[in-house]
Amino acid sequence: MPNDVRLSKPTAASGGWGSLESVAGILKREGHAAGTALLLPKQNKHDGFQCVSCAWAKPNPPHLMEFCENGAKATAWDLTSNRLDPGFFASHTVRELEGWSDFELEQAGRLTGPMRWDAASDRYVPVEWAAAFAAIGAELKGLDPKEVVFYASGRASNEAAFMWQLMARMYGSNNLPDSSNMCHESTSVALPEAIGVPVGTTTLDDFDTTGCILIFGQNTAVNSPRMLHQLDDAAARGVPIIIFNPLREHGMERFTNPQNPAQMLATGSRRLAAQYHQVLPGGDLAALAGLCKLVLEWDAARAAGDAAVVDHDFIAEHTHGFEAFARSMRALDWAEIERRSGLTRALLEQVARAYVAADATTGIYGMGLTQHRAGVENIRMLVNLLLLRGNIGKPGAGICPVRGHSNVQGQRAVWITEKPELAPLDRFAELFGFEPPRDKGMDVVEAAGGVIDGKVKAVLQLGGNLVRSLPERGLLEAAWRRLPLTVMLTTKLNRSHLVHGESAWLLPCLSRIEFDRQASGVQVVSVEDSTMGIHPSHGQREPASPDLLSEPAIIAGIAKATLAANPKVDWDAWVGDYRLVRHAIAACKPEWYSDYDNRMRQEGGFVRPNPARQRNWRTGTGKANFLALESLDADPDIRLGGEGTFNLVTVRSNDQFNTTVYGFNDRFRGIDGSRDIVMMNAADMARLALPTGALVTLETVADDGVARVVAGLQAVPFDLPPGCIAGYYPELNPLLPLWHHATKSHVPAAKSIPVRLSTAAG
Ligand SMILES: Nc1nc2c(c(=O)[nH]1)N[C@H]1C(S)=C(S)[C@@H](COP(=O)(O)OP(=O)(O)OC[C@H]3O[C@@H](n4cnc5c(=O)[nH]c(N)nc54)[C@H](O)[C@@H]3O)O[C@H]1N2
Ligand SMILES: Nc1nc2c(c(=O)[nH]1)N[C@H]1C(S)=C(S)[C@@H](COP(=O)(O)OP(=O)(O)OC[C@H]3O[C@@H](n4cnc5c(=O)[nH]c(N)nc54)[C@H](O)[C@@H]3O)O[C@H]1N2
Ligand SMILES: [Mo]
Repeated sequence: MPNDVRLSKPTAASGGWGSLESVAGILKREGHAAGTALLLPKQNKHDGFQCVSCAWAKPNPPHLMEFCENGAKATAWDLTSNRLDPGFFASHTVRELEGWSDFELEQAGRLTGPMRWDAASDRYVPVEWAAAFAAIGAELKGLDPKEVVFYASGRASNEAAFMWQLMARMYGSNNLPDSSNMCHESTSVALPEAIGVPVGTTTLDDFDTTGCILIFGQNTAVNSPRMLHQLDDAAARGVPIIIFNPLREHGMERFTNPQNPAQMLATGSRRLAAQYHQVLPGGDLAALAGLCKLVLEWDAARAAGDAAVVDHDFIAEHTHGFEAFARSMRALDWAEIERRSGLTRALLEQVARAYVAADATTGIYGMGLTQHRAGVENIRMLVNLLLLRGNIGKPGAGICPVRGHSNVQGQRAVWITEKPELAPLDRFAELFGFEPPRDKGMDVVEAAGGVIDGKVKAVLQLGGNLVRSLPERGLLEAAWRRLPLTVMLTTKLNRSHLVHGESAWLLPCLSRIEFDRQASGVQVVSVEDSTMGIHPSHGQREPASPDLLSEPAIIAGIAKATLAANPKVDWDAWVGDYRLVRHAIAACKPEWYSDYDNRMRQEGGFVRPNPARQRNWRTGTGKANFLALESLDADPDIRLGGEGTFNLVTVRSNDQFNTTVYGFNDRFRGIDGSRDIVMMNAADMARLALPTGALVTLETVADDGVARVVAGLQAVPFDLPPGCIAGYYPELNPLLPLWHHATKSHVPAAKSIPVRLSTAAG
């Protein structure tokens, strides 16, 4: 039986006192209140630490307080005074801990030293580091490297990530999936084909000069709140901010700038969204196509002498495929665009008018575009729209994928990737004297499939909580328990440690907010933000326990115990002085990282080069490529419409960071007390005679013989389109089939799951 849900008035504006109150609450709960509060001004500062929450850009100079409600929560969560010491594990069996909620597991505190699961007592028992490394190394030596998966969750530093991928490759495996496979992999596939880089092209400066901001499926107020500063400044300049989102996300509508005393004291707020369009889930493809069609139509219909609507010079000089693309747009039928997007032509004309009125437009997006069957096509369509008016590679314009984890972009850049062609393998061979594997490794979906069908024998995780974050929970949990080996580099206890392999290890590490002392002194690490800015991060606090090791030290420990000695890779020297790791990264790709260590120490860090910003297109055609669209059918497998069927969107609340649940108050949506809920359109609730709080069951609509059911959910009314429902990730992940992913990038299609809803009785 879930805790009872309470509905409240959604917080009227993001930022403001509500945010400060929420920060104060969590600081108090996690202990160390005053001390942690004193640290917050150090967050995202050059001489401070880089926040462990989101990856949004760090301005130079920073705001006085360059942190947000969620960054403060993440900091407090890491620096909690709660500890899970060996005494705790002595008094709880793993079976018993399985009865705890995800919230309770992490709330219990920081792990304090290495542990191994003991089958006889079903307990995690303390172990010496050296013994753990030796045992893990011995097991890995006995396995086929192709059957071992090295996952990375996006939070570890560039230094740790580089060592992680090098260890995996020296061992013989390209099985290097990371959280990006569940997140912005659609970006990493779409953008290189379109504009020749796998990352966004905007920097913070572009926000000062942009004339129009389009935001597709990105919940800024919750997931990258520091960006609200840029949005607020733009709104103050009169820049239209136009939002596409099936859910009315109240935090996106108004903002009270906590740095602005006048706004705070007057409890005033500024309207952010000039237009808010409740597109259907997966309907962005049609909406974007409609916008492109309008721009093309208006250009063709302009009177002689009128300025062009399409930037023909840019298209002629810089792009490929325009004619075929334009033809495919002209062929589209307005009735189909309206039906699939859920938006009328008149609404799309409002957007297109703002778009063509601006000299420079920024296209921002998040999981609402990437986590669909047509995730890659969604992004290509957004690029198409931007290219029509030359909105890539000019000031104030560009495409801006908002990354998730604080260093997910950096990790991919230092070659945590299952795609061998993306890593400088020849350089690795030359510099480190080994023959790297050349075959493609497993991405997250393939790794999960491998666990389920027994082909994968070991999963090592540099952070993360795959048992919760992956699709297909039912099959996965059962298979996960049969894994011969699970090794978890982690800060806290989570579900993936309880649903564990036959040989299971918890290797707790320092948080990057803590001092990392090695042979050459206190170390600095580095991370890359969403705009390719690389920044140093300095620990600020004593470690949670003297028996913790840094991530680089743990990786080196496993590597040394597993790999044959190699004179060209001195793991101990790297751990002793992380500058040497940065020198190694720079040697692998000087075009990006030359003089890494010095440059990252300059005020503001350094930015990796981005050729697309200079309109230098590193694509097959040497131009920016338009994508002609064959079909607007974003998901041929979703055929809803039967009685009680809905398209389910899974979302985050502002009281969580991915699988880490900080609390149960989704204050922007006005939903409090429970996460076991389903947000529904009021008319749908009325039609099904469901009162608020009614218990419902969701079952995935699929005919593959797998039962995917979540029961005991409470229905709550919410402003979203009829036929569409929403609920929380990770609670609803049992409903997500593994095969239901973006066809071209394998990102699980978590934003449109076909489900049937029934009441508890029937
Ligand atoms: N506080 C906090 N911050 C975070 C995280 C967190 O969990 N908590 N997670 C981090 C991570 S790893 C990531 S990847 C990012 C995720 O940040 P976001 O990209 O913002 O991800 P979500 O909240 O999953 O979904 C974003 C929005 O997409 C909308 N949406 C759903 N389907 C569609 C659709 O079909 N079309 C459109 N246009 N919109 C749609 C949802 O209603 C939701 O408002 O945030 C990062 N930052
Ligand atoms: N249905 C649905 N599923 C989704 C999504 C969705 O929107 N809907 N979003 C997807 C996305 S975008 C992502 S990124 C994935 C995330 O999936 P994961 O990467 O698997 O999960 P996280 O919750 O980010 O990982 C949290 C754990 O990381 C560990 N950790 C925290 N800090 C550190 C540290 O400093 N070092 C180390 N070594 N470990 C640490 C802690 O043990 C914590 O429990 O989930 C995906 N799954
Ligand atoms: Mo993510």
